Amino acid sequence: MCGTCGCSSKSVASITGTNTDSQARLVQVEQDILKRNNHIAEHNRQLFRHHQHTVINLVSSPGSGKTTLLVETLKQLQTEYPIGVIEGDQQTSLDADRIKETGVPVVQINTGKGCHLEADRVQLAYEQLALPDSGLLFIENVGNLVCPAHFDLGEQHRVVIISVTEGDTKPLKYPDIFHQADLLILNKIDLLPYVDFDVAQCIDNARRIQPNIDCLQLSCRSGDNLQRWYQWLTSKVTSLETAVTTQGGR
Ligand SMILES: Nc1nc2c(ncn2[C@@H]2O[C@H](COP(=O)(O)OP(=O)(O)OP(=O)(O)O)[C@@H](O)[C@H]2O)c(=O)[nH]1
Ligand SMILES: [Mg+2]
Repeated sequence: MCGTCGCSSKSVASITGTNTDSQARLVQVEQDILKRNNHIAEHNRQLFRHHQHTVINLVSSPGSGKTTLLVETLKQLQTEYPIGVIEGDQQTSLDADRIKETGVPVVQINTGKGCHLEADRVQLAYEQLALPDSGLLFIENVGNLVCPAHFDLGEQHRVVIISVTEGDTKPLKYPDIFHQADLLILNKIDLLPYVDFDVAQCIDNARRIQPNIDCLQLSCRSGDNLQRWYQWLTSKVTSLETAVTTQGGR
């Protein structure tokens, strides 16, 4: 995980050297970090369910269109449900500023050297948002197809976005992010006439990694198929409401 790219916590970054002891210590610290993260993520999951918040973790390479999709979605759905957004970026509040313009509450997390969000900071941001019960919480992860795969945030749904300019082999090259994903969005289909991107091949590649993954092809620019995305989200909100009502848990 991130010990190898040097982005994770100071405790990992401070372990140097190449001898077997250092390597063993590094592995142990990484395992401890993941264990602690999973523990907090589980707590987040219970909290989200208690407040009937359907939580979506949006992951992609930088620039695939996460924030653009969010802005369009908020314009469409903010009159239907209470919605909040947690934005993850290494630096700046540029994405949070775009969300703020829609009128939806947003908290920006800056990760500095970190290239993924972790559950503890999401928990703090969630408390800060103080959303009314029932509705949607979107978490826009840091643009990166590798490290966010290892950090559960407590979300119910992971959505991976690939834009058609990135190539159709992404699911095979970065499989970890697809293992736990519920939905693959192929964005920027307005650009398909100009790039070599085989949609069917990309979906096939994704299903070789995660056979149950749903797939949507859309364009934030033209608006094509955005309605299907809204329907997908609505179905997830409805399922959570039904589950909480029939099984309890509040
Ligand atoms: N042609 C086209 N451009 C798009 C579409 N969706 C987003 N873009 C453009 O792609 C660029 C990146 O979009 P963002 O929404 O900022 O991408 P992001 O995934 O949030 O990027 P990071 O937060 O940096 O990871 C912007 O210039 C958008 O206008 C689309 O459907 N078609
Ligand atoms: Mg963004």
